[in-house]
Amino acid sequence: MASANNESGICSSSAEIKSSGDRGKIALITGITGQDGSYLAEFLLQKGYQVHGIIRRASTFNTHRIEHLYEHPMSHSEGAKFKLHYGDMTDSSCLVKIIAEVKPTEIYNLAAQSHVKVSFELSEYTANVDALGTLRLLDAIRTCGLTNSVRFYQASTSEMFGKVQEIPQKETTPFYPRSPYGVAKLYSYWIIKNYREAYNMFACNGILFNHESPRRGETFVTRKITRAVAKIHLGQQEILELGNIDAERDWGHAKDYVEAMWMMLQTKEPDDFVISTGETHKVRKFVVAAFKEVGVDIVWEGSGINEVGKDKRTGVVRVKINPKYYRPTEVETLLGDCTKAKTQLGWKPRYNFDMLVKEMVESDLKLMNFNPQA
Ligand code: NDP
Ligand code: GDR
Repeated sequence: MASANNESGICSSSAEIKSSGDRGKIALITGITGQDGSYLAEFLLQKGYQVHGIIRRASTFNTHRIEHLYEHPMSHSEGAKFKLHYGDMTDSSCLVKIIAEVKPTEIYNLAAQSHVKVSFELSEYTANVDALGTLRLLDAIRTCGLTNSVRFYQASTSEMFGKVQEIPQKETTPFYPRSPYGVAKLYSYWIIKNYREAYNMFACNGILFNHESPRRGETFVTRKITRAVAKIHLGQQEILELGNIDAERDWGHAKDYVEAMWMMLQTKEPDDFVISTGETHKVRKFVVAAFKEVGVDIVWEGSGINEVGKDKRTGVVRVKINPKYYRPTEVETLLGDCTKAKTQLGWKPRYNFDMLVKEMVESDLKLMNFNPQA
């Protein structure tokens, strides 16, 4: 069995990647080790694609979300293959080399420093990866002579809407980013539009609202909550500390959203699409819903930084506010209108809020039961 972390540095499933000719659809995914990259890779393998992914060298294993793909039956079936390449969005030469070798028909640019709060501390790095990284990838495509054959998906974000200009937000809503992350992503959004117009590239912006799953990174708020609920339920943790619990987010499921990415690249003309559920909820509502999954009713007492969430039955404080999780500038309300995607792509979400919370809590309960140190 091939492993994602073999010693050669080039990793592939046991089925060999053919070198040229009629290889069918070939996808290259940057950020394949992330939440979305892992679901997208699964989705494309099931569609019969050859899937190539760019991974970063790390001092420990960073491929836990995609390890199972080596065992996936589809990764060994005729025409469906899986291969990883070392690379980095800050390194143009490796991007050129990988694109020249892979000759993808579709590129999904998902790689990013994707944490909004962290982007205030790593602002220059975030701009380098999330803004210039996109430019490097687009120019690598041009260098390799694939400008008019490759289809390009850019992971744009509802964070570009930032400070509320209009509710709900749609493709025509003015942007007002509120973090170095949002600003960097706005550069990428515009460079996609510019290369589409200047070089006739098939390049799309998917303006995706928050999407979550059991594979969500542990420091994003939903996963932080579901992990804490599981640990508190199992007696492994006492309290959950959060920042702004009045922020409102339009939360969908990552599985639904990767399908929308693919749909955007199957259209006649490249365009930009909002992907959302059309429902928004406060962080505090997510907390209540998650605790409910383990039979705990949370009641809120106090206000501001002194507000607490108590277990109604026992009176024990389970949630506290810690200002260290506040952001210098916050995005208060996100609510997406995805009418364009529904009508032009035929996309609609399968998961709702309750299904998402349930799946995430159940998954973390299983994980913590199995490995309390996780
Ligand atoms: P994750 O943070 O889970 O994954 C990010 C991926 O990018 C990881 O594979 C990471 O690698 C990789 N990466 C980071 N820096 C670099 C670099 N310098 N060079 C190469 N790869 C790098 O994000 P998600 O899967 O949640 O999101 C995917 C994309 O969609 C991101 O661009 C994000 O900004 C955007 N987005 C996400 C939304 C969401 O709600 N999830 C909503 C809207 C947009 P490693 O594993 O090594 O860290
Ligand atoms: P977001 O997601 O910033 O919307 O970016 P995150 O889950 O980090 O925050 C959502 C909201 O919750 C509030 N919050 C907290 N957030 C975190 N992380 N930790 C806390 O303890 C906490 N307490 C309250 C935040 O202030 C915020 O208002 C995500 C990322 O995936 C981006 O890459 C993506 O572009 C956007 O979603 C759409």
